[in-house]
Amino acid sequence: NSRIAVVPGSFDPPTLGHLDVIERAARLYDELHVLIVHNPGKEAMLPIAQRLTLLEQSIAEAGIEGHIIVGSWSMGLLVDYARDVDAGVLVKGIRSQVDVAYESPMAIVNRHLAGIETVFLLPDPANAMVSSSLVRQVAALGGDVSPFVPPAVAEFLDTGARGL
Ligand code: COD
Repeated sequence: NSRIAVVPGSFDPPTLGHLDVIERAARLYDELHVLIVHNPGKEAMLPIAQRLTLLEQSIAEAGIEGHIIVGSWSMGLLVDYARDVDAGVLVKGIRSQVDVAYESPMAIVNRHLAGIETVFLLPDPANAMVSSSLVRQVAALGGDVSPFVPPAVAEFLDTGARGL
């Protein structure tokens, strides 16, 4: 179903770059599944449940929660989730040529595995430099992350995450 799309990511933590892509995708599709995928290759800063809460809060703050479902997935292939929810499209955000090089083989494999198409969206240039890893570094070193993340995430990293 090409009216249902999945926006997968680590969202560790959610950033303004993620929100940019989610907002654009929400305008293009009738139903959007924002999916936190457990990536065994990456050591996480935040537990999945915390990322889920922050994503939900950020999406609500942006006023776009209407047809967006936030979920998580750690069992098997991303395309299996897509098939379960009848999604025909994966949406990925592209910051630079590096992302294109990284995402293209995955897009081809996912199409091969399940006939699912991947759509690449470009963020506003102001958001294109933001990454979760940069936010994790700034947060770990005690810097101000508020220019890079939604307000709910900034507040959490400022206060709630001190015990992490
Ligand atoms: N501007 C635009 N887009 C951005 C920005 C930004 N500033 N920051 C991030 N994004 C995009 C990323 O390019 C990505 O598309 C998405 O937002 C999520 O980003 P991250 O960093 O949270 O997530 P990643 O890069 O760790 O991606 C994890 C995935 C789970 C999406 C990825 O590993 C994946 O697709 N895995 C599939 C697992 C699978 O089924 N494998 C088998 C077949 S390939």
